[in-house]
Amino acid sequence: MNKPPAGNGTLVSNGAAPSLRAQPLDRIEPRLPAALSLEEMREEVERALAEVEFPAPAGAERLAEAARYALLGGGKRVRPILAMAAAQAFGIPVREVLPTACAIELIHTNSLIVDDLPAMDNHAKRRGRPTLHRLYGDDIAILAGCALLSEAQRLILADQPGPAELRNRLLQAVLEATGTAGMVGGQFLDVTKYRPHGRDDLERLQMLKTGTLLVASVRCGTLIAANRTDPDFDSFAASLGSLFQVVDDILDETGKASWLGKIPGSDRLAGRMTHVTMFGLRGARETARELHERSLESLAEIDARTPGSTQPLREIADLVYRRKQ
Ligand code: GRG
Repeated sequence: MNKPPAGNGTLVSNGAAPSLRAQPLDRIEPRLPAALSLEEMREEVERALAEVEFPAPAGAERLAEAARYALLGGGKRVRPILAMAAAQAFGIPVREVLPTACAIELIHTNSLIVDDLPAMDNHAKRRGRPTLHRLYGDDIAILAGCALLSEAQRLILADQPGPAELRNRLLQAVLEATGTAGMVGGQFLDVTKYRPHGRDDLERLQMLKTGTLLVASVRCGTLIAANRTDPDFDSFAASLGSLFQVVDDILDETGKASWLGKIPGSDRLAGRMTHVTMFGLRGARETARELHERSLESLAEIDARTPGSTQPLREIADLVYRRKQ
C-alpha cells in the first residue's frame, strides 16, 4: 500500500474519516487524507487553543485572563501533536482529534501551574516568562489551574466528535493518566522525596509524573482513529515518555538558566534522584540513546501495519531526543 507523504501542507475535508473509524487495521481502505507536517499540526493546535473560552462571571475576568496567560504562553505542544500524529498514522484527519488534543494540553498546563507553586517547586519562570503565581498570586494561579481541568473535561465530553462511548473512553484514558495512579501519584512521590531504588524504580517514578500523559495522548489518538488502543503504539509512547524525562534530567544539568527558570544543576543541588545524579551525564545520554532507538523500533512495527504516515511520530521522537529546551 502506498502511504501518503507527510508534510505536504494540505488538509482535505473530513469525508473519509467516518468510514475509517472502528474498522480492523487490515480492512482500512487506502483512501487517505493528505498528511500534515508537525509544524502544520502545531499551528492547528495553537489556533484551537486560542479559541478555548473560559466564560467567567462579571468581576472574574482576571481568572479567564490568568488561564489564558498560562495556556497560550508558548510551549512545544508535544502532547496534542502526539495525539494528532497517532491518529494520522491511521490516515485520520488530524482536526478530528483537536478537542481532545487541546484538552490534554490544558491538563498539562494545569500540572505546570501546580508544579511551579511555592508549595511545590517554587519556579520563578516557565517557558521563559514569569510563572503564573508570580504574576497573579498563588490563589488565582490555583483557581486558573482548576478552570483548565474543568474545561479540559468539558472539551472531551461536549466538543469531541464521535459516539458517547468514545468520549467516555477518552475521558477515562486522560483521567487515569492524571490521577493517583498517574501524575498526581508521581508528584506525591516527588514532593515527599521518595528515593528510587535503581534505574527501573526511577523510570517508574518518572513514568508516573511525565510518561502517563504522553502515553494517554497517543492512546487518545488511536482510540479516535481506530476505536482501540494498540500495544505497539503503547510501547512507542512508553519509550518516548521515558526518553522525554531522561532528556529533561540532562537539560536540568546542561540547560540555560534563562529558560529553565532555575539554576542549571538544581536537581543535583536539591539532592533529587535523576538519571544524571544516579548515573552521570554519560550514563543518562546512553539511556536516552537506547530509548530513542527503542521508540523507532516500535514505529517500524506500526509502520508495517498502518495505512497513514508515521513520519510525524518519528520526527517527534527525534525532536524529543535532540531538544534543547
Ligand atoms: C493534572 C490533576 C493534575 C495534577 C498535576 C503537579 C502535578 C499533578 C504533576 C507534575 C507533573 C510534572 C510537572 C511533570 C513534569 C513534566 C514535564 C517534563 C514538563 C515539561 O513539559 P514540556 O517540556 O513543557 O512539554 P512545554 O513548556 O513545552 O509544554
